[in-house]
Amino acid sequence: MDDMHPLTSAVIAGNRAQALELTQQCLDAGEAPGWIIENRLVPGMAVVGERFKNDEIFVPEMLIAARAMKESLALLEPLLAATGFKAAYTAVIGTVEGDLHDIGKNLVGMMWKGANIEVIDLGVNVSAAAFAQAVTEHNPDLVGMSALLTTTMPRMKAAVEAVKATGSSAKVLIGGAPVTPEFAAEVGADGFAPDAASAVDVALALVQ
Ligand code: B1M
Repeated sequence: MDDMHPLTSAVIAGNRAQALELTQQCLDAGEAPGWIIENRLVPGMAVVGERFKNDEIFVPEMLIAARAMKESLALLEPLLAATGFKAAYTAVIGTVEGDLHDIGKNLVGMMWKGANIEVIDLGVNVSAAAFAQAVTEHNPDLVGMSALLTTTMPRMKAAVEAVKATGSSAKVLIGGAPVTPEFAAEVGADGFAPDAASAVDVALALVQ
């Protein structure tokens, strides 16, 4: 911990102002935007994910850390195109049709960004056809689906089937409070994660 870069520590602490200032300092020192993401920000979110899984921190702290990272990313992202930096993987994510809950889905998206996965967020109330269309359009490595209502869980089956019917090799990962590993297997998803931190581990295990 002692040799951790101050920007990594600022992300873990969720200090947005400091994260922004230190990101600028890294840029001023000549560090490339992609390098900063991989070596300063991603390690910070990895620590946050571990602490969350170990019940050392909870959703609010994880959200605060993710927002600090987001602040830093907002500064870096416009510069990335110029350097030719490409995220390691691409993901499409959305909350399934009929469901308007997006806090958990957003958290998963933020954690994925923190793991150097480009995230295309389709929002909420996403139909099976819209998932399939996004997969055809973006050719992602991963598709994430979230459901918070027992009444919208069945929509996941149609959405998984629609994605698979495109012929895409994208791995489908599902989650949300009422979703279980058994349900994920039943609807043909490739993976299930109980929380946003595990969603990073499961996603990387599926695509690597
Ligand atoms: Co609603 N709601 N809600 N709600 N809501 C619940 C889910 C409910 C459990 C409350 C209750 O009755 N105790 C209940 C569902 C019951 C059920 O189906 N069994 C419920 C209901 C009934 C409803 C309405 C039907 C209420 C009504 O209008 N009568 C309505 C439905 C609207 C709709 O969607 N069509 C409704 C509306 C709303 C609000 C709009 C008011 C609001 C949502 C705001 C928003 O999301 N922007 C809301 C909220 C806030 C909740 C509760 C209180 C909190 C949900 C939340 O954000 N949790 C919720 C009760 C509760 O959970 N205590 C409730 C925090 C979030 C970080 O956790 O989303 O579980 P969660 O995400 C976790 C994991 O599940 C996982 O990782 C996340 C982080 O660790 N995860 C994934 C989530 N997605 C994942 C995807 C992955 C992997 C992991 O891979 C892709």
